[in-house]
Amino acid sequence: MSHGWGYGPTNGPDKWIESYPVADGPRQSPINIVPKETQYDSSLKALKLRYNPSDANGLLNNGHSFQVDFVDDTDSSTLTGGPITGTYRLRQFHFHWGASDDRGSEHTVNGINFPCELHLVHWNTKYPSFGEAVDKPDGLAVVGVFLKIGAANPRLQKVLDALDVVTTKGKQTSFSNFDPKTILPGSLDYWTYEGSLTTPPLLESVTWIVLKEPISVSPAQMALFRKLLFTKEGEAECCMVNNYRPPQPIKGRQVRASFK
Ligand code: SG7
Ligand code: ZN
Repeated sequence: MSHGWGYGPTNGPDKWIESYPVADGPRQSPINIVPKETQYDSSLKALKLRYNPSDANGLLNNGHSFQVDFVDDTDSSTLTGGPITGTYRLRQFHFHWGASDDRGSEHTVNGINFPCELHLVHWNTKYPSFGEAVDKPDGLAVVGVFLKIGAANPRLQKVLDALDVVTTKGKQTSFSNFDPKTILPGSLDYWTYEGSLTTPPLLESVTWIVLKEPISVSPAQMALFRKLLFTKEGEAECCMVNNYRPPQPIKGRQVRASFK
């Protein structure tokens, strides 16, 4: 890869394997979810998401996406239940999106792409830190939420309003008093499978929890995502769009459903 990984023709998902051989591993993400081939599992518990709005701690353009970070030094914002054992702490959330509405999500359902996908990243507190958890098979749990075009979503607006000041790579802004539970759909029905980070280093450490019900976003709101740049201030501008990895081989994995 020429100059660090990205989403372009010379450094995009097809090239990642050159520097990250696990790109071809047994539990890579995302995947195409085929609902008819998933297995209802009555032993799956309800998801419990308890977030403390005062843990939100800044918003950053990391050059691949933008992320809202959370203070994670106590069990104040956690994921329990669902397919996981123990307690996972919220670390950050971020999005992936397309240049147009026909692409942008990482997971797909029956081959259908959504224009955007939200990821809430949590780490297993059986490890001492996010950094220690990130490469363990049970280290992370990411909740994925699809966005579909529809009515404007007022619950997203606070996040979108902050993007203005983080247009370029490396820019950060203060962001606090936000409960990500407010942007989740009404139903917490989910599919779950064992997978990986969807960006380098592609570590096979993620229990994926993909919600069945999408949330809505308006065309004007999607336009705000697409004004961000992959590039640093002063560089030739390159719009932050199509920052998704396409579906990877299922390799015999079973996707379980929490619902019939
Ligand atoms: C985004 O997706 C970033 C990454 C994240 C990556 O590019 O938000 O976060 C940082 C801190 O760079 O990587 C380790 C991690 O959370 C992959 O996350 S994902 O698998 O949920 N898409
Ligand atoms: Zn992600």
